[in-house]
Amino acid sequence: MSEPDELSQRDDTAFYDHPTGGWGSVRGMASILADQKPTAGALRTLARQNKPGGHMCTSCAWTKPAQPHLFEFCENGAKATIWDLTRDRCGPELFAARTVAELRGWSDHELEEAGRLTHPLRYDPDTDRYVETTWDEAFAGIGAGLKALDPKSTVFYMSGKGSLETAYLFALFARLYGHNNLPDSSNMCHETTSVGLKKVTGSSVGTCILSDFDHCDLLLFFGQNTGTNSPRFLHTLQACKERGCKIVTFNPIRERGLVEFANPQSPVQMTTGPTTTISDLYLQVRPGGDIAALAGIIKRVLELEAQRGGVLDRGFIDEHTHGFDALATRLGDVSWEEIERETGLRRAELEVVADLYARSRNVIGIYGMGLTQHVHGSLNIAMLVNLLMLRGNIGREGTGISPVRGHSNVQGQRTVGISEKPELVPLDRLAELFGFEPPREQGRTTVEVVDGVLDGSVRGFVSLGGNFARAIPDNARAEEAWRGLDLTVQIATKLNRSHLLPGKAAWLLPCLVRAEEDRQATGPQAVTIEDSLSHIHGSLGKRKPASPHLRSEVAIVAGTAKATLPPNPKVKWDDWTGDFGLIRDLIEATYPEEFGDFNGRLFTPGGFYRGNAARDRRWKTESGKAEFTAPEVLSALGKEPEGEELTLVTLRSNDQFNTTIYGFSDRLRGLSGPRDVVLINPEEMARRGLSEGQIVTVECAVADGTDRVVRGLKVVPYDLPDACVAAYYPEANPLIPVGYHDLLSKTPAFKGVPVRLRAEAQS
Ligand SMILES: Nc1nc2c(c(=O)[nH]1)N[C@H]1C(S)=C(S)[C@@H](COP(=O)(O)OP(=O)(O)OC[C@H]3O[C@@H](n4cnc5c(=O)[nH]c(N)nc54)[C@H](O)[C@@H]3O)O[C@H]1N2
Ligand SMILES: Nc1nc2c(c(=O)[nH]1)N[C@H]1C(S)=C(S)[C@@H](COP(=O)(O)OP(=O)(O)OC[C@H]3O[C@@H](n4cnc5c(=O)[nH]c(N)nc54)[C@H](O)[C@@H]3O)O[C@H]1N2
Ligand SMILES: [Mo]
Repeated sequence: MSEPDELSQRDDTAFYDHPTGGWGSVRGMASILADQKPTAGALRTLARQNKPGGHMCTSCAWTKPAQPHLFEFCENGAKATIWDLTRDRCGPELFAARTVAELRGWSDHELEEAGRLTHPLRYDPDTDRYVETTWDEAFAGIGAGLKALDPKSTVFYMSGKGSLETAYLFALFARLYGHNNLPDSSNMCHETTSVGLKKVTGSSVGTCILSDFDHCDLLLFFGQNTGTNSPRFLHTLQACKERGCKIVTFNPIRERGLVEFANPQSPVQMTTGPTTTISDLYLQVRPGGDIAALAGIIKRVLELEAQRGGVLDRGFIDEHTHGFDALATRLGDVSWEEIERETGLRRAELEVVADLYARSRNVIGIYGMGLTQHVHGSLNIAMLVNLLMLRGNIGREGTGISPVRGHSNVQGQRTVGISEKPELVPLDRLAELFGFEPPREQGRTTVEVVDGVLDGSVRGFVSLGGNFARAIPDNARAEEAWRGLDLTVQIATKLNRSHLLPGKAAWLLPCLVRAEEDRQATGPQAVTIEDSLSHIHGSLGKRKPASPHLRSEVAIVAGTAKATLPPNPKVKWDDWTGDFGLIRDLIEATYPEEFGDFNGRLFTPGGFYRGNAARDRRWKTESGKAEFTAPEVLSALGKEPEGEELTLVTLRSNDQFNTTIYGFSDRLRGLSGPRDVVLINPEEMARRGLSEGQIVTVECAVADGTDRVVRGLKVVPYDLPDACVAAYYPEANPLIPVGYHDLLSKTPAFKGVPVRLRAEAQS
């Protein structure tokens, strides 16, 4: 099999040729320490991160093992905590000195760098300023605002960091008030999983648990950037490699973390090496080319079966699945020319993967945004499931499908009721527990919220964390429209652009972070989160809050709900705020199968598993079987680039967490400096007469009557496949049409938008 260094690697482009982790990650941490000046206490807090009895990191959703490392955090987890525990404060004085219009001129980095929000604030439209208010005034004002609106015209958005306790109350509040408009950041992220994976396996989350990684022989990695986005997962991958497990990666970019890793917590690797080679084979698939790549691999596996038999797991296919013949027939019609064209890969490369797959007993498929954020994202996932099912690689130890979730509790929020899809929520149970008739109609997804803000049908927006107005597709087009809303409420830790687009009445409410102590009537409170492998962990913050005026998210949701809703003897906002154990009892009563003895299992080392039917080979699909899918198309793109067009991929740097921009170093890609760049390979540059450092305008090539442009991007040569370009998120979001999304789940197609580049006149 090919070694990574045999595969094409350009030497004429920026490329970070040091292993992920290693001294670079130590330097990455050092620079944020210097910037944020954390106290000694903040550093002690880091040592408790992700340990039973400590707090759970608010960065990624990767699982927290039962036997944690001495420091169970990574460069980016440390950055997230230190960013939260900064000494800088963004208090009323800052707002007194500046109008909201002035603050809109600040960059994402500057806004958050101002520090932690300290006081509840009300927007004063006469002076265009945020002014200090009291919690009582805020709750009364918001309650009055919500009562004056039709509940169905309001939206309660939740980003993925809030606890299970907060999420449960927020969703209950929405339904008692009268709507299911409960999108969360998952709508821009793994909704493709929630809908697409559920369609074929009956389960909306991955089937793997951590111990599966002790028994797998082959990992197939699609479009997930582990080194940056879930670095602690590298420890697991390193252990897999040391056991002799093979790893094959499909990614248009040679992401360092998937190439090589030096464990920053291993003194031997840090001083003398050797580093661990992560990917045995790294295939730089074209963006949107994964359906075709998987079609090629499956085609070859079927050929091997025809040649020598014994390759397919016939028992599994017969007993557990539906649709195999249709898939085989369809792929019989697909030509290798077509596959090579769509993937940009060679037939021989895909055949190597198929041969390896056919030889491996236990295979795990892993994926991230490279599969989910496409117009045919659900089909991407269905194709990966197709491949895994051929050899019964689901629901058996050491096998499975493992989407790597984003925000630390984004999966859990969905588990406990944050969903615009009422069929996913036990509404009858809620009706019984709280004596009311929950709304039954479909709520709005994120893209439907953007549509509603644009057409004026959304009138009120309550945001529990996140930076919605900045993270969405078509963000520039929606900016003006936010100002027309009747009511906006933002519950946040740090200032961001969404807060600077206030509605006619607007409130900005500061909350605790997870590492801070949450003291209520019965004493300090723990909260819980669910990780990417469906394990539930308790989290106890111990740091002194950044300001005495902060409240916890639970208290803010409860306070707002109490001021909005009529009294109901079964709904006890004050008691619940006083003792979060009571909220966990409600979660257990609502979801008894998953959350039995919830309070008793709160601090189980490694978390407790909430179970997964597909893992047990129980398929909660329409047919009662796992579904093979015959692909109707071979490209995941909604529109193939034509003529001069290129496919735009939007990227996260190693120095950001979504719209939180820590700094300007994309160390693992060998890039640093301003983020206004467009990456393109040198041959494409030459074909288009572009030169390094030239300034271009990027235009969206989806023809829907709206012009979308981003100006002033600098051309940077980079190792990418032909016919595509890459730019950073959120700077590139104005280019992504809100209507351009996964067909089934409506997840925006952030990884495959057709664009054109235009040289700007030199000044
Ligand atoms: N430090 C840090 N950690 C984070 C985040 C962060 O911003 N910073 N964000 C969090 C969140 S909310 C999420 S959802 C996750 C996101 O984590 P990921 O799922 O890793 O998401 P991205 O970084 O957007 O892109 C993933 C990869 O997909 C590749 N890719 C793009 N298009 C294609 C394609 O068509 N096919 C294939 N095979 N690959 C493709 C890109 O090159 C990139 O390496 O990370 C979470 N963790
Ligand atoms: N082009 C493009 N767009 C994308 C993506 C992409 O890959 N490409 N990815 C999408 C994805 S995967 C996601 S998940 C979304 C992210 O969308 P969001 O989740 O809405 O955005 P974040 O940037 O994570 O939100 C950051 C803000 O959250 C607040 N915050 C931080 N911690 C806390 C806390 O503990 N409590 C509260 N209440 N607030 C807190 C802070 O004020 C901070 O400014 O963006 C999506 N947009
Ligand atoms: Mo995400």
